[in-house]
Amino acid sequence: MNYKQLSKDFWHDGYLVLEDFFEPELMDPIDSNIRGHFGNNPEFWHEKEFLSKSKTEVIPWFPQNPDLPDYSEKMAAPFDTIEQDQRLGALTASLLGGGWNPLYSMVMYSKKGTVGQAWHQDCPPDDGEQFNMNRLVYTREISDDIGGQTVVMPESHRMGELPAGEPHEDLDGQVVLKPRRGTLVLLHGHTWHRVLPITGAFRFSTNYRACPAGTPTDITDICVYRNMRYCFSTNSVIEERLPAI
Ligand SMILES: O=C(O)CCC(=O)C(=O)O
Ligand SMILES: [Fe+2]
Repeated sequence: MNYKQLSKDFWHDGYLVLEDFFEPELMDPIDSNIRGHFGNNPEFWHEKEFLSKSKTEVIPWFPQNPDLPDYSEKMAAPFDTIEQDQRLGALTASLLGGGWNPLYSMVMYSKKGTVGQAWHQDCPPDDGEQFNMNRLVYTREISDDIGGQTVVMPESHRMGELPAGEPHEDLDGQVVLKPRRGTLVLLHGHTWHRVLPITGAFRFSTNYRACPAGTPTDITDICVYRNMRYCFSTNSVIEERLPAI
């Protein structure tokens, strides 16, 4: 892998897509554990206000957090393997520098017929030096007949705050990603991104968030949407955003 070129591309575009990064043997156990955890009709987890106002319908799961009641070593094991993957670690260090820290892994599950995730930035872009990086692992294909494609705005990690406006509209210059099994997507936390509605079946991704050295561990507590800033630890809207007239 040419880390130098990948790092250049990441810092230019605000994201990287690496197909076939992980072998199917690493993906399949994760995929079946996620399916086993969620079953056929999982309940929503976030507050109703968040789900309706954010236009984001996801159900999270933190498979590696031993403090959660549903933790099991057996379920966590294949997630641990990815966390410890040498190639992923080396690539992360080449993008974020030495001393980077992993946050936690989080699975985000969306049911069929749900809206996906509206445009957002994972953390406020107020300080360009303070950000998380998503390391998104896809264990099954996200195809047009399923929906739930990930949409990114190239170079938006350098464009400041996502403009206020419609949560889910097409923006000029957006790029639609269709990850396959084994794809790794690296996404700067200030890059504008969203997930399209899920039309055909459920969809999910597993995110191993990471941060450069010196970043507060609650960096993703506040998420920027086009209609609000939302704080997850207090379950509250901390700023309403209205489009400029
Ligand atoms: O699931 C995806 O493709 C994107 C998820 C996302 O927005 C995130 O993990 O911050
Ligand atoms: Fe996100």
